[in-house]
Amino acid sequence: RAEADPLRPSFHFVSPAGWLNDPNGVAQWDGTYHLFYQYNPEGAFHHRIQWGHATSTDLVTWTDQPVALEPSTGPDADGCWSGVLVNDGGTPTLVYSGRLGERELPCVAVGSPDLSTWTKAPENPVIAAPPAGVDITAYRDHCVWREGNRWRQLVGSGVRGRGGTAFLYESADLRSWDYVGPLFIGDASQGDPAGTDWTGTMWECVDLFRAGTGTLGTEPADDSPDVLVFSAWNDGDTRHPLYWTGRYSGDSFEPAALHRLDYGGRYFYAPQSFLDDAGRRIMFGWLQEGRTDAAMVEAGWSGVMSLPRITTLAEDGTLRFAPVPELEKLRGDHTSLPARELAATLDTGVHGNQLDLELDIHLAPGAVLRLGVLGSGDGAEDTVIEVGRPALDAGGAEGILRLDRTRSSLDSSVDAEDRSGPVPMTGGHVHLRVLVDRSAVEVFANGKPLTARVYPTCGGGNVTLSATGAVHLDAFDAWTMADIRGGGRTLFP
Ligand code: DQQ
Repeated sequence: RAEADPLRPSFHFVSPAGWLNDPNGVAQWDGTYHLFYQYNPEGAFHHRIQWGHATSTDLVTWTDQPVALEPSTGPDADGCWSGVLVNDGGTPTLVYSGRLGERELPCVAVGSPDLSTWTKAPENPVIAAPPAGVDITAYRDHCVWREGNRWRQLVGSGVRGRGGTAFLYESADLRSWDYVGPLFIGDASQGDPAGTDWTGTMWECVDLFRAGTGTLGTEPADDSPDVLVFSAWNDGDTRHPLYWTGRYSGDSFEPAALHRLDYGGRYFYAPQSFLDDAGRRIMFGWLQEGRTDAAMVEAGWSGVMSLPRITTLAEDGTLRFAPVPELEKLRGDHTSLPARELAATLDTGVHGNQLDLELDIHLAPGAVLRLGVLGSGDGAEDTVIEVGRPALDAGGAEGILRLDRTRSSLDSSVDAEDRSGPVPMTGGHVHLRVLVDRSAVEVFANGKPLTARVYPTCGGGNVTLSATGAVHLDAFDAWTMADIRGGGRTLFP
């Protein structure tokens, strides 16, 4: 049933059936890329979560592997929630949240050399309880790294009435942990435009790393900051991925600046990253659905894994993202347009619902470019990506990237709210990369990402361009993108 759904992405990773959420244990091990993920094969709803597993040699095509972790009698009887993979002196080891009743506690499992079968540690749970004497909102998800001759671990949490936090622990053997203290405690209302706990009452899926290839906890060779990525959880509708740049040193993190990680908000959630053998920091995130719970169950599947994105630090101290270049091997038919000044709506002649689009444009002050994708051609449906430059910009100010989903679907039950965020631009230049995969759209404007889901009903694939003000199209290239899913979901070479 899931395979018959025209909205099921074709070149993004999706689970074989049922429900998918967070990426877990992302790594390159003995040359092979491993993607584990939160998985419920029984149906498209979040329940009794297991760890799905897929492998890849190129980050593009994926081979499904047997389920890695399943709930069993014990501390993970009600779910194997999010966690990470570490290399314990050559032994692959998972650290994850075991759920029992309403409670999550850290657990460990040891893998076979090919990472396909896993044995849970008899010591589970390896931390018996959250820190005493703190009124916490939650306690789960893990970031684990080697520092000198010990392991360090962060467990995501929140202090009631204050904000999100991550508790720091250390261990010699990954089995016995000493509590160090909170890495730092956020102020949930900081930067909050609407009083909705912007930085979260709890931090989910914390991911701490040194920008560049440097090692956490060492003296930085340059002024590369440390980056603390987290998914700000709250009771409202503004759950989203954020990051602090700052310095992790000793037992704490000194925050310098807070940033949004992806302007899609909850559509790029619970990201996790790793350094691959080429020294690239690669990040995956969960593209959750914007349709109703009933519609997901009906569709038989839910959740899309993002394309792997390379994460770098720009001179302005913020992160930039780009899909891994390996994805270019999926490119098929190519169309380009000559450089020109844009005016009235231009039908690019490109058509399709699996596309890779690359544009270079120059915007005059006050100008806006609109790129329509998944259009029905008659105006009924259109998903519109806008990039604008402020009118009073003398050359170096920030522009705006916006995804207008108002007309993205005739189905009024799906989420169609705007998404937007700032884009650095010099002299009005924008490099725009847009990957369209049926119901998944990933946009990168000068490296700032906006990821979201759309649910067109007309089956349209028109690509149009239009402009307000003076917009010069320097380059436009479009490719159709091949499927990575075979008939009936088989394996790829
Ligand atoms: N999803 C997991 C949790 C995590 C949340 C459960 C984030 O471990 O906090 O499936 O999406």
